[in-house]
Amino acid sequence: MFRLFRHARVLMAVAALLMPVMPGPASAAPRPPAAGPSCDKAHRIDKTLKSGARWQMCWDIDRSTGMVLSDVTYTPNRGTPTRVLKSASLAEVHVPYDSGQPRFYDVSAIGFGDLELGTLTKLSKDDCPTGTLSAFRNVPVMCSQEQPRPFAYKSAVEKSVLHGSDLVVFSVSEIGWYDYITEWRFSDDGTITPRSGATGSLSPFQFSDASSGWPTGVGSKRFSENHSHNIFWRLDFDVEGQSKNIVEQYDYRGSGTAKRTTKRTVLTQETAADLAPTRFWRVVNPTALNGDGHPKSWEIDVHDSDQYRGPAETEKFTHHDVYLTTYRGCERLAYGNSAPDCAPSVDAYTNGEKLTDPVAWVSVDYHHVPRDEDQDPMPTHWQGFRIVPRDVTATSQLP
Ligand SMILES: [Cu+2]
Repeated sequence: MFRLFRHARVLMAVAALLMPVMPGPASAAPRPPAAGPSCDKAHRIDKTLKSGARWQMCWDIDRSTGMVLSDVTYTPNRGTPTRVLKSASLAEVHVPYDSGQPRFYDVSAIGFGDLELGTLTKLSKDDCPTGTLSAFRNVPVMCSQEQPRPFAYKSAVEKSVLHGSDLVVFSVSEIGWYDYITEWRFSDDGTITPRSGATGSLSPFQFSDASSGWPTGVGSKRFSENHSHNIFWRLDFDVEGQSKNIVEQYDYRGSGTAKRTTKRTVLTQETAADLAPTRFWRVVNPTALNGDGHPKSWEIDVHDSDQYRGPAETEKFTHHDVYLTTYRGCERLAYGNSAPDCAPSVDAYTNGEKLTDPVAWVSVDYHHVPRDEDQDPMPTHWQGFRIVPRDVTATSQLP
């Protein structure tokens, strides 16, 4: 019965594929200047963590991308409020199977935030035992709760230790046999950790063999097919306001040598970039200085991706890991973007324009080789990255 229900879900999802995709909250209107969160109380998250750091933001649900966070503002302990992100959400969840088919585009073709289709999951106190549930159209779909983070620091010299905490905000979307937990962790030290947890059940596709699957059935007669979860996030940065934000890429060169050297590259044009072991990017506002006179910035750290690359003819959007583009209201999804007069995917957004008001598109890919332990229920596997303050405050703000 449960399986039949899930099959019905997928049929509905396929039907939805054939229907016109409703545009997200795209707007060509001029953007208001940065300020505190501009939403009503029902859509506001405002949490002062145990250590004194405060996170404020707005939340909403988009039919395609699910939970959307906006006006994300961090106030360090003893510090002043500083804007990080204008808007942040998923931008695609691409799930291609190793035999070549099927290939799912869960955000653009199905939608993570559809209450009618049943993809956006109703949450209960069991999902959110110590937090607050918030409702979208009277259905509780979003949990925000404070969770401990051991060893915010320990200092033998000062004979002290501090256990920190995170504000954890999440929603859950049921897509086919999978349940995806879309989670954002906002730490008291300013770090933001977007991540996606996939759980639920393995897909029952049983068409594969040892060349593209793993024997999960009794006696190695039945194989579960290997597949990738390629997750794209869209981050519209506004470091202390939208103007004057620039993007730098840092590399620390040297291999087999005693010395390493710093290479700083200012990305003046839209860029499709790839991961490298010591590489990071940062969005800097050169006009916003911390107490040391250093420009405030937020760093994008991605180090844990299987770097999926699909066929060039149909999946060029998978050919790079991080895209940096200039804000355009209609560019919402990494793939299958159906807004009128807009390019269809992130590779096409990246077309050499001057890079101002930067939007970062981050892809973290996980190649899932099923195990016996994945059936059933499947233990959650997580994938994500980090956004870390760099010189937002002049010194550590941990008490
Ligand atoms: Cu999987």
